[in-house]
Amino acid sequence: MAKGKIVAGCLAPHPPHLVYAENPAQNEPRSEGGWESLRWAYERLRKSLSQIDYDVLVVHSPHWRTQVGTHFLGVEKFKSISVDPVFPHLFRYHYDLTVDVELSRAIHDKAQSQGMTTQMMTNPDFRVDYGTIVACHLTNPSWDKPIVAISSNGAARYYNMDVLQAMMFDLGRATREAIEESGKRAVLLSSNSLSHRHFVTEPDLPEDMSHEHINNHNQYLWDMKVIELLRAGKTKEFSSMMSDFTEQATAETESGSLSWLLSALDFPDYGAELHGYGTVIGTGNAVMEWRPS
Ligand code: 2X7
Ligand code: FE2
Repeated sequence: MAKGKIVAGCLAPHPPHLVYAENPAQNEPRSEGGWESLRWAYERLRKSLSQIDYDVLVVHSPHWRTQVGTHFLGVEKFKSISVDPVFPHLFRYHYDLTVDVELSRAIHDKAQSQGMTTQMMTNPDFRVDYGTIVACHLTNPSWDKPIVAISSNGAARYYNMDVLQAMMFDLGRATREAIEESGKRAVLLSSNSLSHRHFVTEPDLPEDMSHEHINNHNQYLWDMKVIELLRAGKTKEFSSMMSDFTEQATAETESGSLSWLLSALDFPDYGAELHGYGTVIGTGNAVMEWRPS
């Protein structure tokens, strides 16, 4: 069997607004558009990924939060409706997805054999979180590939970001090793925003873009700093700043998704492609792609 490979790693943020703005058949609310800079960024990501052959999307999501270890979807089919708890008027999405349980279990087993606390989620009625669904929908709207979905752990709050990041570095390495042993070609998604301080009110028309801008200048400067480091291949340097960035920009990296991705990619020293940057209710979001050679 040929060795498996991570063929791309992506920063794939999940504001449900981006799905709402596209009016796909699966989502009940209708919109007049909006957030085009980010939706065009995802369009560029999809075009780029259409040039490579891959078997599976592996996604790490901030909105499937587990407090004890890391959990993995362990049922082949999930079909239900996902409603965003904060934005039920924007996101009521009917999903029908397939899980690559074999790879999910392989990553789980690899992580467990290396001392990590892990669990397979085998409840067929489990409600898949919107962080997983939005990132997967925007990356592959046809849903013609199976997914592996990985929970995020709450250790950044319970201990601190450095503790969580150390755990995510281990999980990233285990993910890479299991993929290599599987013979599969995987695309990895870190489903998170960068700066994450958001407004607490929205305009009457949510897609009225005359109201959309970054929450504050500090957040913007941090986002630009992070993007600059990632485009320059300085992922180790960025990792050493992760705690400060996460705290000072209230960043969604608090979930560990991006630490997991960078470790799975073995800390790239080549630059990431920036497909685009934009804000959603004041949060900073970048769509980026790494292509291991
Ligand atoms: O979960 C989110 C997010 N991360 C960013 C912006 C808006 C809504 O939901
Ligand atoms: Fe989020």
